[in-house]
Amino acid sequence: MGISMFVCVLVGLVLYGTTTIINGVEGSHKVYKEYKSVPAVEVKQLHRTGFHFQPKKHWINDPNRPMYYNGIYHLFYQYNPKGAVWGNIVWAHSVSTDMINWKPLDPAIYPSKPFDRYGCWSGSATILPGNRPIILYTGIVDPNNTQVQNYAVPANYSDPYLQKWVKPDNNPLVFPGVGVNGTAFRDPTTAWWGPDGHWRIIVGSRRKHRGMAYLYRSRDFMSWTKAQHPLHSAKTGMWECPDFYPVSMDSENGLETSVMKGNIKHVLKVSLDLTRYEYYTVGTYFHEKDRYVPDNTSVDGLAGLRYDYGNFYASKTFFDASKNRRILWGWANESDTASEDVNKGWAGIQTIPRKVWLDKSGKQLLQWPIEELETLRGKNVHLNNQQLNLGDHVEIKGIAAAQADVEVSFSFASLDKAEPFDPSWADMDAQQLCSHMGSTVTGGLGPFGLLTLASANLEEYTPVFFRVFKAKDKHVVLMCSDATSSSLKKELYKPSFSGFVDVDLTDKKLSLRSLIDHSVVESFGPGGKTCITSRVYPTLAVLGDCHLFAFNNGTETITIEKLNAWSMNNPLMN
Ligand code: DQQ
Repeated sequence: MGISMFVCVLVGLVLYGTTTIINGVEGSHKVYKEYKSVPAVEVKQLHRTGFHFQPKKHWINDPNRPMYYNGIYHLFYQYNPKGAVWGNIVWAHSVSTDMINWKPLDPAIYPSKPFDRYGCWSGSATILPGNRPIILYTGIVDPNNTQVQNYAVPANYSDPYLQKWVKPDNNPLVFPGVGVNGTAFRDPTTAWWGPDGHWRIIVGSRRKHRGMAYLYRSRDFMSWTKAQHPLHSAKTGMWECPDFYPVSMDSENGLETSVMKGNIKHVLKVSLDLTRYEYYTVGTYFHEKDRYVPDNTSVDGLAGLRYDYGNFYASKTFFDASKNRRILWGWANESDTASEDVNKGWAGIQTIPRKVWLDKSGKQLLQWPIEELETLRGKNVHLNNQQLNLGDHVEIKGIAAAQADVEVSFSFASLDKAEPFDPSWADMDAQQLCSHMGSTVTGGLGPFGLLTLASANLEEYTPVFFRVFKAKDKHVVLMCSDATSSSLKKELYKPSFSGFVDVDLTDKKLSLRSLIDHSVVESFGPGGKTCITSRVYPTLAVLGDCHLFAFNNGTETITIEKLNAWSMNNPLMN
């Protein structure tokens, strides 16, 4: 395609993208009356993951306030006990000592009272003084989806697994109130405590086209008053699952949610119902005024920073006091049809828990899979100083390529062959660029990277790769995880997920880590700067017939300085 034609297509896509919903994964409130209470007859194993979190069967969505309490990690999550599509939602509950091996428990919260009869939607936990956890969650009170905020507490604090939760009769704690849209009022955050002796939470909402983080204050956690102004708002559409927390400017250590002093910044993350993607800003919390202001390096909305440029939604962080770190969980939904979910008897996984901290630049977060994941590493192969010339693809043999952890660092002798970056692409969604400059389109410096979940003759593969461009006064690095050729099956959502990487190329190196797990490829660009999760469903590249390659389709020779790949063992998974 000529460059002018290419630009026309891109401009068209930009215009198209601004007026439509751009993510093709299923939303979590789409009701399939015919399927929602159809239990799985058989759970199909082919694309089930080996080491990602999932229950034995049926539908899962949002992780609901993970927490660490008395030596145990708890993960609650939105779950349909009766079927493989969204509906009949309860808070399922699993426990772990390492966030890798999980033991299932009975659902912790399920519809049973007038204040949650039609659903127990997302929320958060807070550990109150005296080491007493409390959950805030959204209850659905009528068939029109009117939403209120409720609380639940453990029935027995000395039960190490906190198996039973009670929902006292003074619920609901928070009603939508005058001027608040009652069907768009949900997902209370973990509370933080201010020096004035008040707890604070935010609740996601919208006013017309404006996403709102409504702020509530309480002295006793029971009686909540809405603040006059929201903590923050922006013209982006509905905000679901907000998350608000401090990050250190000096260290990778996490901070407890109420920390307000020291060399810190705050992060506000929202899940945009309109796009089904998540965006965050880094900024300052003026706690005397209860206002959050994003830094001028962070923008609200579609051009903003994302935890993950792929299939990742409704995420939630928590402070892990046992290791002084902040951990992020996110939901990766299927990219398949609802009828296929019913057929396979399950839908949805949680991504691998990630440690999150502020990059030294102060402009973005970094994310990395928790170190405990490495306990699953089995057979290892490695490569050093392997050159990749234009058109090369080198197989990485000797590991289970369908269930693997791969770390690779690439280097190149020069940046001279980087292709020119057209200034008109600057405002473009990286995904649109990647869909037109895929892994097989010859470039200068890149495309190079990994071909994951590949069949022997490359009828199917999911490439994860970099492509470097030269803009007027800097280089622009594009990272893609492209599902276009991931499966011979046609009726799938196969996006060219992509994000830009803000990285210094002085050392002429780029590194990548990919967690490959049958139907998911979760990738981390240089040091966790850009992360992309793809859900894919190969038909040939499965189990023992799955292969892994490194490739280069750029004219600049690339060197694999070091590659380590491990087969991953199965943890105890529910
Ligand atoms: N999922 C929950 C809601 C939340 C949405 C319902 C996000 O509380 O807003 O299952 O995926």
